[in-house]
Amino acid sequence: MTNTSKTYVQYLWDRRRSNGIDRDLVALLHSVATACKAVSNSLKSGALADILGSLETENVQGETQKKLDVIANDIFLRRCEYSGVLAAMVSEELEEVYAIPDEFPRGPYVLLFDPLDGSSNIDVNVSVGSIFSVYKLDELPTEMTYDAILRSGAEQVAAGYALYGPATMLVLSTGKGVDGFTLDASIGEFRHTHANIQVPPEAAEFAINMSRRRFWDDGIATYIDECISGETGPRKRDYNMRWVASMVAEVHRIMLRGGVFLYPVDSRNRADGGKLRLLYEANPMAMLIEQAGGAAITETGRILDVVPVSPHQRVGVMLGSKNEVEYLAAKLPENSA
Ligand code: P6P
Repeated sequence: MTNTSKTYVQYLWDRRRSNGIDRDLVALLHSVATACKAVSNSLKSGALADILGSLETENVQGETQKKLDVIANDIFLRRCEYSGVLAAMVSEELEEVYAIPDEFPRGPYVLLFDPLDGSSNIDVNVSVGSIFSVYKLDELPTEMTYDAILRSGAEQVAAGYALYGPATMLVLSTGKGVDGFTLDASIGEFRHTHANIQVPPEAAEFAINMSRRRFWDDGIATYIDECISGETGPRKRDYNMRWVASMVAEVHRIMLRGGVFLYPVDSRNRADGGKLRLLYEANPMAMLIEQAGGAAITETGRILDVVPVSPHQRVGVMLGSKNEVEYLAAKLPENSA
């Protein structure tokens, strides 16, 4: 049966007409979706093309770059600079702010992205994703420095992710809830398949890298031990555990069936500020989760309230079903509820 649901572009036009996202943001979000389709297409080749494996290079995070990390980054840069509405871009794969080449018009938007999150999963064919965040500058700074463009997550005007799984999906918020789109290969367009996504307030699953248990702070360890105790412990109900090592896959599962995802600051990553990056992982995911009725915190408060001081800074991340995150927050020393 032919699917007749709206395309992503039709959805964006509706959003422009109803809640005032402007034409420039429509153009940018269309370019981002095109980049995600191109990344999805690159991933499908897998071992059939010479694109698996790692390069000799490291990214700004000190992580060995996968060939597809660089390919995905280039796709995002080329597709989005062409939109003519950007002041700058920030990528997990680039140390410096990406200034828009003079050949392209510029605009007030800043796009921040992790072009291929969870890329360590690529060579073993496990789902990966792209994460993006959008700000709108009040005025174009004379010099595109990080200080000129860094904003707290609460100021994002849009956020989203693409999940390259059994189906390629795109999930987006422009500040009025969260909607999901599934790539229809027959027409090469995303179709609106998930309207007004709401995170269930209760969780039956927790997601954390259990191998780091000996590094956790007491509050995290107590919370997880209670989940593991299940119906025999204080929670009086059993929990299931998941860990995909791909944040986009974890967050998408939570968006659709609830749960909680934790990557806390611990004794081993404390010097780095945690594992996950604030600007293009934690902030966009926190906007999406909150827009869908969930909660997203660091050890000391709401992720979206963190004022960034550097482009690639890391934070602790605890997000998901609202009631579960509030229960967890009460166990943290600063009582982050
Ligand atoms: P670990 C992927 O590298 C990532 O940034 C997230 O997508 C994922 O949730 C996490 O790191 C996995 O970390 O320590 O389990 O490899």
